[in-house]
Amino acid sequence: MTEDRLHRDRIPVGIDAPVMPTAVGIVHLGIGAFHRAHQAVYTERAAIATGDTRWGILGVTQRSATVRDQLRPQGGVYAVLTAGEQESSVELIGSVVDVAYPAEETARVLDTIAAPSTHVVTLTITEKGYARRPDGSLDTEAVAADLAALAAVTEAGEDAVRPAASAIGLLVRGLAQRAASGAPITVLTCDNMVDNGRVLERLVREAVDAALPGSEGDGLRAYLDASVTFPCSMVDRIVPATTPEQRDQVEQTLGVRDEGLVVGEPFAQWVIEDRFAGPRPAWEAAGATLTKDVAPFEQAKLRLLNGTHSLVAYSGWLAGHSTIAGGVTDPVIAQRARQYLFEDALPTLTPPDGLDLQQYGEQILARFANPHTGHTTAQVAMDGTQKIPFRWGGVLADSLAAGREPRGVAFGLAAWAEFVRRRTHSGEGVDDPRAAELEALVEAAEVPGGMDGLGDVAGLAGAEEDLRALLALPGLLPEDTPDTFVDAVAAEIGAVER
Ligand code: NAI
Ligand code: CS2
Repeated sequence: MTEDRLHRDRIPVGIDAPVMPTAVGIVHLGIGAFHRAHQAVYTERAAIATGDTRWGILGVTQRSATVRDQLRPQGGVYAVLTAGEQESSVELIGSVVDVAYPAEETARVLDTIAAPSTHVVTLTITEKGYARRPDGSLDTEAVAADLAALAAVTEAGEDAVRPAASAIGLLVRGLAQRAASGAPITVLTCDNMVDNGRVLERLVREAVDAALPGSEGDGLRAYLDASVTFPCSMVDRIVPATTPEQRDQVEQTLGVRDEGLVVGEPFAQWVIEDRFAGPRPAWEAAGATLTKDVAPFEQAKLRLLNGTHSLVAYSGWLAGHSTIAGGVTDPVIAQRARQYLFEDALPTLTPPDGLDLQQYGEQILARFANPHTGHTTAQVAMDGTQKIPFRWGGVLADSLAAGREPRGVAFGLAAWAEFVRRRTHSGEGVDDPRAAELEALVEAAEVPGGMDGLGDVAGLAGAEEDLRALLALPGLLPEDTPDTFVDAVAAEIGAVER
């Protein structure tokens, strides 16, 4: 550790000191950029507002040790750069106590989930982290190692802790360990999925049934029934991946290097279903909304914000825009974004109390146009197969049921298919857990004789073949989507080929 690196014990002069938690009350699975700029900030502000410092966070990073290696030498403390249209600000956050990497520290994570002082497990593991099959059920093969570890502990009282290989597996193993004491706990997912809490609960129960079939699992099932809740939540704040340039910029302000820096827009919102099994931080003191029914907020956010985001990401990338701000201020894309937002998505929604959807939509477009976050089209374009069903699936199904053909959705899907096709042809490939399936579909649809190029008439024919093959990917579109809608998507190819 060098002296010029941010550390909890050496806060730069003139900067407010972050909170110093006195206990770990929360285990967070998937400590990427978003958690640090959202739930950890709400937790910090709640501690400041109430003086209750029991809610330190043990972050868990499963796919790589990078965040642990960034934050541990800093004593967990890091800065958030809020990048507004007009001005920016920097604040230090201390609510993350440490970060664990399960490949090396599974026992510590399980022990912390089971500890009496822990009351909440939160998650931001991305849509793909839930190990769902295309039909939404648990991919038991993907979590097999953890299910085997759970069965081994329960049957034989195995002592050696096997490293966790999946987030769902880690969670279920942690809950199983906690079940021994019967202490209640709340599992709060903060990922962008429709009905996220119910989805997670179902997956956890499927994991228990698969690992401990029949009466073997009765104890754990009874514990889940009696003492564990899985509230839904809607989370919102645009938090792009941090760039080295942003670290340089904040180093100027802090006078020291922050390897754990995260960047977010000024806007933030958190709506949480009020269904906690035990104590929780007073997040409402930091501006969160606790409510009986999250669904109208979640639907509005996923369909209006995320649906438009994906449309701008794919069509913007195709038009040569590297950032969302560049894409959404391109007049052609702006017009299609508005078509999707106001003509397709908005009429499918019931506004949550007090929310003017028209204004909310305009605000979303203005947020996207903020150039200072640096959010890239390539980042939002990632994991399309995981995001599209949650963002466009409901809009599509509800529009068709109401007798409307959603033209914006058709344009968005055409842009996604063209994005996949171009990245496959260029050899770059797509960043998506189902990339191999997508690439195989494009290759299988190839026009014989290598005529599948871009731009000419043969290229358009090739693009249509590819598009039809890609849209047939199981789980992508709602099951009863008619062929006429696929024709409508194909009719948009010319519009996305810019
Ligand atoms: P990130 O890339 O910075 O972090 C992703 C985290 O998820 C990492 O800790 C990674 O280890 C973990 N993860 C990824 N795949 C996994 C897998 N297969 N199994 C276990 N863990 C896995 O991404 P970021 O920005 O933190 O976003 C994460 C999620 O948070 C998003 O996918 C979304 O659901 C939600 N979110 C993000 C927002 C944003 O603007 N960044 C805003 C609203 C929600
Ligand atoms: C984005 C979101 O990466 C994406 O797919 O659409 O993560 C978006 O930034 C957030 O949901 C905003 O709250």
